[in-house]
Amino acid sequence: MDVKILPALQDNYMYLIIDKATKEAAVVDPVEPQTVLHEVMTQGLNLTTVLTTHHHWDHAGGNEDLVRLIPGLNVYGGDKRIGALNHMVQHDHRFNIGNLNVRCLYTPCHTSGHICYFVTAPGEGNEAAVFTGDTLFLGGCGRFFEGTAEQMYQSLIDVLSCLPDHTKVFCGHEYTLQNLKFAAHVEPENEVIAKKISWSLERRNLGLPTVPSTIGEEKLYNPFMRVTEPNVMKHVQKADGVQTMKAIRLEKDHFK
Ligand code: GBP
Ligand code: ZN
Repeated sequence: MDVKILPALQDNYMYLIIDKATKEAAVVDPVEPQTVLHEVMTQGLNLTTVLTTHHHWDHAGGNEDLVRLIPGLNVYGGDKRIGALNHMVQHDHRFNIGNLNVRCLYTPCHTSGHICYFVTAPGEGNEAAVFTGDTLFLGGCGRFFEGTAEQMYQSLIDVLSCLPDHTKVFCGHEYTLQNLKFAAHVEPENEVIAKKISWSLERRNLGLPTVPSTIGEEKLYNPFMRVTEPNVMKHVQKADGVQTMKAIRLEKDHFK
């Protein structure tokens, strides 16, 4: 599988997921259809599928125009508010892009219909990637617009943390540096955070994205993936994971 990162708007990411064997492709959150179309044409891809993580305009706002440009696209998502939707999915719904396997993961909280897409390649190599929209960011998570701390705990700890550690994480926004600044405030002694900050600064200074990371990495530095770690609990003086999730999200909402 090939993943092409397509920056859009101020700090959004769209992604082309390409099955190399068949040249069939899917696009995640195509808010800028022209950018997607240009890449599809220059690479000679057969774009068949749109994967929508959630209904916010900066993710789903390009669906209708893209379907006008390329009629017949399969548009997946978990929320009726998503434009041009023709495949409403639920947790564990599965389908293919060429030879690639896609599994839908229901991860409500940022919005009530948020879906992450877990994509694996068949055969050797065990290639895996997860497209996390505004649920999991590098070093952070989305705001709780339509859900509770318990739902974000389930989404991050019970669902996403259980994916294989080598799974690459492709998220919806370039928020890594601001997220890691907060992570360092929560865990000042965590050296993995400090290292990821210097690496991310280098990447951004070169004008490059910080995505992807991996699920294994996120568990080492992302405070929202670490709410059951004693150091993170101690920071907010809570004794359980859900309460810690609630407290660190509240603190980050006001963190500068
Ligand atoms: C920043 O740039 O500093 N932290 C951001 C602030 C996702 S976009 C912008 C912000 O709040 N971004 C949202 C978020 O969840 N951030 C995580 C965080 O701050 O830790 N959006 O564009 C946002 O979802 C949107 C669109 C929101 C439509 C509501 C509607 Br309705
Ligand atoms: Zn959003």
